[in-house]
Amino acid sequence: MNIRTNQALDAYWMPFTANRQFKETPRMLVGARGMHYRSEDGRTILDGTAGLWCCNAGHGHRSIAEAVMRQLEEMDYAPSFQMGHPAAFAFAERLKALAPEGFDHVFFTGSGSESVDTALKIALAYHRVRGEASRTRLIGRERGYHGVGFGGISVGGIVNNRRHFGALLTGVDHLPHTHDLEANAFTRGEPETGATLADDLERIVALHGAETIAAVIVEPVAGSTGVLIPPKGYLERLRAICDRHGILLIFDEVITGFGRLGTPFAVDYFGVKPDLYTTAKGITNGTVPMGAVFAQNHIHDAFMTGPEETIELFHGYTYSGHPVGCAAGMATLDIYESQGLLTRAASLSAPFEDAVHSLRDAPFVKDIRNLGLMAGIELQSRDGAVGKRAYETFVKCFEAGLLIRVTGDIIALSPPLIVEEDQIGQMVATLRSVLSTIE
Ligand code: PXG
Repeated sequence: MNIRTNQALDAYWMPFTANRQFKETPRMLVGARGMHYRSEDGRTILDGTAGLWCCNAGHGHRSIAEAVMRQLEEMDYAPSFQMGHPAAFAFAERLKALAPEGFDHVFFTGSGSESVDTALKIALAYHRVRGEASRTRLIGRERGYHGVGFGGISVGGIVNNRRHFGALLTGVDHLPHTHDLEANAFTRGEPETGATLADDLERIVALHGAETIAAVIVEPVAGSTGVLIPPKGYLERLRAICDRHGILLIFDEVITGFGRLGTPFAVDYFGVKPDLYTTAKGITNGTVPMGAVFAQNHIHDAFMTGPEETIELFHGYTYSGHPVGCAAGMATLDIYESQGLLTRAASLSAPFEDAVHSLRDAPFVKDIRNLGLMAGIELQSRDGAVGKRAYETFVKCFEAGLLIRVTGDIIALSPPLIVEEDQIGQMVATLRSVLSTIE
């Protein structure tokens, strides 16, 4: 069936999309296997973005499909409030075994945005159950992306995601972002300078009083805003300041979780432990919407006081611990483990780094940055037309058989963790040739 001629496009109000422009010249994906998508017009498209940073094991795994099918046949849905089903407990145990030491508890959600809201709410409630109810402020960071719920856009720092939506949460402050082109352009891996940007948290503490601040949330590596790598020592410094003032630290690992940096989680990569961290996306290889918040034991245990018949946390979703999500998640972990995918990026990151930095002399490239299997390639913007150049690059790459992601004038690459070196070479070669045709 030819979707363009047989199917109207009008009813579907598309997310984060220029709807009218898209519907004039649609880009349709109709199939996916391994490292590739198939477009509606029958072309093979190399997946440079793991879908939207989520299909870490690549596409089309039969074992996930079968696990989902089995679960749907056995039990399609079960309520999770005051009721349980075995798959949720089994999946939580598997995740706990994968998590860094001390994160023995998992709260299930349906997406990254829900994971963020959940983590923020746990942080607020944690202080309250411990008798510190004055700790209500939340601190995010400029350029942060924490999904699209009101909590997430309030602590997030991307202006277009915030400006249309009113007053947002009150009592939110932001750290400065860590992007310093002048000092750190074309850095491979973690930049040398910038750790002291974390000290801004001391300024915020001095302004509001530590006893009013509940938590700080950051992406260990900022993804959506265009891949910003934390300066060496930055996350350690943030942790130390939080500790000094009794403030909880939350890492948003929706992108970095499940192997993106060559370790299961960024917590492992950086060796800095937050109190809570959020995940989604790769938890089911992108197959079934799901997320999970990992809590350190001291956070979880603080709630397990008072009369046993009390509900400890008045929070949860219809789809928290959905049996089908759990089945997909367990089949996903089997693949990650049997194929060594959660550490595969460690061995690929050096050739990936060399490959992406080879674009340094390509037209308009003003910065390249990378960590694990994520890279950002920043282009000079056209005068008065920020984002146009990267958007055209994106469209031309798609026409040339490569899916990339762009934000503003920054190209992001985050291939599935099964990517082979020759495919990395193909991505870079396609980008180079497309950039040479862009004005
Ligand atoms: N936190 C982070 C760090 C994310 O990257 C979310 C939360 C929200 O997840 P959900 O599942 O609610 O979308 C995200 C999502 C992009 C892009 O192009 C990134 C995301 C989503 C869509 C596009 O960079 N990240």
